Amino acid sequence: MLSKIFLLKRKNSHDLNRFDIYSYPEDIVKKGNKDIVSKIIYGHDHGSLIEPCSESIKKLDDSNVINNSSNLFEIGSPIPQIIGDQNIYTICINSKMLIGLIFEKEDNPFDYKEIFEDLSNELLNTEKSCSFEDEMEIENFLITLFIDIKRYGDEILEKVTETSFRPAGLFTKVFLFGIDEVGKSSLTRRLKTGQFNDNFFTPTRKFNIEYLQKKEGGMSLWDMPGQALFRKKWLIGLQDSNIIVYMIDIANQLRFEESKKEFWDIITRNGIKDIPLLILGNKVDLINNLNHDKKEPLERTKKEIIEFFKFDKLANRKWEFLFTSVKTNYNIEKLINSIFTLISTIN
Ligand SMILES: Nc1nc2c(ncn2[C@@H]2O[C@H](COP(=O)(O)OP(=O)(O)OP(=O)(O)O)[C@@H](O)[C@H]2O)c(=O)[nH]1
Ligand SMILES: [Mg+2]
Repeated sequence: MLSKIFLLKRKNSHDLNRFDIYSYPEDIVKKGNKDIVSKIIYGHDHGSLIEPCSESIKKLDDSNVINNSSNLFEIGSPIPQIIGDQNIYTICINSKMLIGLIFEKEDNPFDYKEIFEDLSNELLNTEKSCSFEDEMEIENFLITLFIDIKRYGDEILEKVTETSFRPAGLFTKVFLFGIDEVGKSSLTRRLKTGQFNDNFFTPTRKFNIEYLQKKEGGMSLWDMPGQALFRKKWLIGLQDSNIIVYMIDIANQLRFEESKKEFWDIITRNGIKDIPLLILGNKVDLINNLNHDKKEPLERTKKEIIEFFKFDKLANRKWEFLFTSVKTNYNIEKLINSIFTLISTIN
């Protein structure tokens, strides 16, 4: 099973030894293995008799045929290498960068040869290309590649046996959006660590992406930045999502109108009409702090929210509304359940 992906990008073309390192979902450089990067590059170049990644750059700079005649990326063949107990598969891009996959020890990297080459090519040369200049763009590229390769491994290679209602290990992309301060990152943190902290308030600026393993399967949770300035990034994060989670701060009615506008702007986009939707009315502790479970007033509030936001106009889309409190943990388990149940209805 694929466990990590990384990208090594040379800081500049004159210095062959200094690299920017990006990795997902965890760092590849840990204390005690600082020289892993040079080992990976050395391993790649020695495994590859045809195209040493760190040396051919000089040649390419002289005869820059491919780069000049078209903007296509040149993608090498993947090279398997074992470093320590790490099972690594690296591919060279434009003789300037290495993309690497790290598998579990028992995996055979050659099973992933075609998918690694094809997807790299597809993402870089046929879809909207990555310039590798912007950190967020690089992260987005790496995560997309990771998710697709992992999905291939889980679904095609492992041929997982059926459990309850979903195949175990299936990778689900959850797109979590909503205006600022509704509690998206608090939820992400609650799901990742089980913790909530009133003083933890850092407006999200980039995508905050967490990989969570739940009993129903693996999930990458894309927590979007909610401030107006960053909302244009939502469309990038939305790509290939399996479920959309939309969060409202129900205690802040002054911002309902703004929230509603942003919601309909995203939800009416082309190509996502079949993606199921989970709507979270968060901070229920603030409107109903004496007793969440008093069903009647909550039912009335729910009806009012549905009317105000016009959720009843969602037509045939599968959707569900849940009150939550990230603070008191109210309905947090249930929302995970709802995510997997909603997805299972469209498979
Ligand atoms: N009372 C209460 N406060 C909450 C709850 N969830 C989050 N908060 C608080 O709401 C504030 C904003 O939370 P964040 O999780 O940072 O909000 P966000 O939606 O990620 O904001 P952006 O990153 O700017 O989009 C923080 O002070 C949280 O402690 C909740 O369920 N109840
Ligand atoms: Mg946030």
